[in-house]
Amino acid sequence: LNQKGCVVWITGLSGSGKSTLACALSRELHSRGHLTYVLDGDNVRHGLNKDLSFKAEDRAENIRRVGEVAKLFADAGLICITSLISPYRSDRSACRELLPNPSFIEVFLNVPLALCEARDPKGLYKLARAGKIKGFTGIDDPYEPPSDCEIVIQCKVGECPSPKSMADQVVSYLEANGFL
Ligand code: GGZ
Repeated sequence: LNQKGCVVWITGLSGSGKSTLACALSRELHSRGHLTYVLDGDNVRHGLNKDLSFKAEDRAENIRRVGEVAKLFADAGLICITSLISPYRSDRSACRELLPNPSFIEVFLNVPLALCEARDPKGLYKLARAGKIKGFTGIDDPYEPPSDCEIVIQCKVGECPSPKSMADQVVSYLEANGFL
């Protein structure tokens, strides 16, 4: 293995397509012979982080733990891809601080709330609008968009890049910065 490890940190709303992008990116990197590991918020919350809720301090702890684990994978030479909402800027920047520059690559999957809500793959926005889920990101809990991230992937109603072309955007960045 001759690979420089790094963390690709995908942030965005619920339903923005973070897991889909993480999966497409992982497949693309594998096909090019690179080792990756995906840490997905929804999955990690069933295991390592099953003791955590969605209140602010638990989201912070969720992100802190995933940041530390991602760092371990990067130290081992893997490309670690994380897909968590990670809504608060301070939590994301604390993860960035764990890694040497430029090994923390923040990817903002910028999808309008209205589009995420229209997709509503798990019906969670509907529940949040009905007040049956409290503190849902984008509805009654804040999402703080990155101001200083490495990559922005832009989606609009009617024009969203395919998962493959989103993954290619990240791959190009990794190539240009000597990670591949
Ligand atoms: C946001 C919530 C909430 C609340 C449950 N707010 O789209 P999903 O369903 O499959 O993924 C979301 C997941 C978010 O977990 P993360 O670990 O990524 O969040 S964070 O980074 O903020 O800690 C969503 C579901 O859990 N979910 N309740 N209140 N998303």
